[in-house]
Amino acid sequence: MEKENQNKKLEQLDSLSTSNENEKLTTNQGLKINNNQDSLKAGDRGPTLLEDFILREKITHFDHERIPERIVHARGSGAHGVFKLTKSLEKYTKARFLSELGKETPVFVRFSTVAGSRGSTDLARDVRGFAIKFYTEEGNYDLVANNMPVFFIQDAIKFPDLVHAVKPEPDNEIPQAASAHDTFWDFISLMPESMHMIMWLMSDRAIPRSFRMMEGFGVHSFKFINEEGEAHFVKFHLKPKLGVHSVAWDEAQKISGVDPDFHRRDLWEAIENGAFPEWDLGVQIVPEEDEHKFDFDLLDPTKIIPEEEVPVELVGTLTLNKNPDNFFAETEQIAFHPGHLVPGIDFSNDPLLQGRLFSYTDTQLSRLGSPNFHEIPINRSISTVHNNQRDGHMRQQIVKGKVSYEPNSIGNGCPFQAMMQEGGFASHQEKVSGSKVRERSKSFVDHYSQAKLFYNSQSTPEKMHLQNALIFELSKVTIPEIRERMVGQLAFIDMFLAWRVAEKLGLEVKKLDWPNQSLPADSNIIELQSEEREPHTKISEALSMQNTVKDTIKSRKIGFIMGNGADAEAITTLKNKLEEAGAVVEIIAPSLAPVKTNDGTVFIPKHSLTSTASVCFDALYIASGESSVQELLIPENKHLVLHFINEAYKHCKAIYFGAETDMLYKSSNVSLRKHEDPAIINIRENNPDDQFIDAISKHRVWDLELERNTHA
Ligand code: HDD
Repeated sequence: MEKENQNKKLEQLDSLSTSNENEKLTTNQGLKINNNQDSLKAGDRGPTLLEDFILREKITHFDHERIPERIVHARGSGAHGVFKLTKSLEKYTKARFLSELGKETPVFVRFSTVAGSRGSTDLARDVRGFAIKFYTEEGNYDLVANNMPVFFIQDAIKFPDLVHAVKPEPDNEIPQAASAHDTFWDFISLMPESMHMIMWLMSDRAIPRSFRMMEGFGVHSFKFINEEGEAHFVKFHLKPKLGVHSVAWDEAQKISGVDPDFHRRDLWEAIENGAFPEWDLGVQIVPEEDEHKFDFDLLDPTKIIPEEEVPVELVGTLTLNKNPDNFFAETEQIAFHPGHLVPGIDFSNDPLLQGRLFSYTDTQLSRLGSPNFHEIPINRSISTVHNNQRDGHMRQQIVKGKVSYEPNSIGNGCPFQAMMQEGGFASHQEKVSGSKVRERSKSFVDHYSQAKLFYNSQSTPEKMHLQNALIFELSKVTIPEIRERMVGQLAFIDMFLAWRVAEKLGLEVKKLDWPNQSLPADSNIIELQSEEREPHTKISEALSMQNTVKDTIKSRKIGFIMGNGADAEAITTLKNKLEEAGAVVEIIAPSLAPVKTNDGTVFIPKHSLTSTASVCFDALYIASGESSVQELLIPENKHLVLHFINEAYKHCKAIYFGAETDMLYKSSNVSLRKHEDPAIINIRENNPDDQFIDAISKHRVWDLELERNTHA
């Protein structure tokens, strides 16, 4: 039964797919074409004839093949998969995909950056979208999540302002896919409510190593409704089995040049190689009567519920196991909406969520061009659609009969409304009362305590990265008042943070008595200033990536640098060990010519020293063997190899020096180190292969970054 369900979406897509294999070329009318090389002309040197319907059809289609990109989250990558429930949530929700133990539900997931255009780099400092469409038997359920658990603003009415501020500036369309510019920081410095999110955005969470190594968060409190009609608040979490890992900012900038499709390629290749990315789905559940138990408002999307206060219960596994067949048809045309619900899940009154409920369908109308976007194959529900909606551009479904209204007698009253017991959706009955007001709840007026909680929960290297990110971003701001205002904001979070940023921006720290300095006293921004509150939870381990999973090298990419004459046995032994542990080994050689090793074994390089860079790898192995090293040391190769090593060193990666590689070691910055470094492995050590594997699984030695960078 589950198996059937798991494949239902893919079966549906299969039935709507075609392949051109062994087929003849045709027009869109199915007419076979016998010449696709020349247009129809009056004489072979004469003008093209208007009657050339084959040319006209081809060019017309081409002229119209672009659609508007998404207003935000334009750059995305997607994959199919399955969600399997491992713990029933029946007590809390009647949603069948969350209550029937063992049930498998097909999904499509789209990851994205927010600010950049469709063709922008994957490695922008940005929030990542993590949108999941669950094709359940009760209809599509969309969890339109991000990789950060909070948001910039508390009310949807500010969303267009936020997006206009972060997008390229309107006069010159600069910069692409970057928040490091005047308008973004102008807006942010005037929006104290964004400070918690800014801490996340300036942290390494904004530059993930891989989509497969990111958490996902539903952000808002939603509601679970059970069979008895009881409600619980719920926050959704996705925790990657591979742990949460990031790259260094310097690396991110370089990857943007070497491989701007880095994350898209990584996801694609992992799935093609059978290294299916997996996440645990987790929930934090709060009974309705505990709504006001916290020192923040559950409806405020700038707040998390610390895991120390409400633990995350893991209830199922999300696995991505199939790449799309066609990017445009699937990844581009998929349309998510937080309002795509199933019985058992409902909204809360979070004012950001409430506004989202309008935006998503509305945007599809201009992006996909018709109210029939739900009929595009990737958007179709696996449960058949029956209603009296009709017509519109590009209508696909052919509904038989005379009736498209209700009530009716001609169609025997069909389609009927479903009773709740039959799966009919009924909104949770919640008592609401109040005057019609355009106001922010006073319970939302605490903007810094969770920003502090996040900052204080970071490890020292993470804090440093966050400080440096702010220094980088604010250094790109050209208006001094904005920088000052921002430093003033930071002072409410952490004085040292503010001081360090101010120092690097060349500001005099004592001048920072914001807000009195630059805002008029009657500004409503002042009114919305935060209340000074001490958070109940002061440190949360879950907020630091230092505490993430660090026990696997699965799907990590290891570069083997080698020349002719390299030691085949050492290479093969290490390669096998790494591959057995799930890592991917790629050979880098002076050219793409096959590498002949000392015993005649031949290795085919995937890259040459000039076609890739260390930033594309998680770790490096410099192969053993005197002649190999000699080849790597010739002037043409030496500077490239040293650049590889020095950069990997700077980015705190594991580097393994094989036998006879001393000359390379000595010429590199690695030899300048004065202290033990667990990620620098030498063949002379005990069990160097195992040490290497252990070092890769730790991801990076961020603790030694300062020392490594002093040498680099
Ligand atoms: Fe949004 C897309 C996530 C607030 C309006 N949003 C979009 C996507 C994700 C999110 C992951 C990409 C979906 C895809 O891959 O197609 N958005 C969020 C989260 C938010 C959030 C986690 C806050 C908690 N969004 C938000 C607000 C509004 C929007 C407040 C408007 C009032 N979002 C949109 C949109 C988009 C969108 C304009 C652009 C493309 C689309 O919807 O389909 O409607």
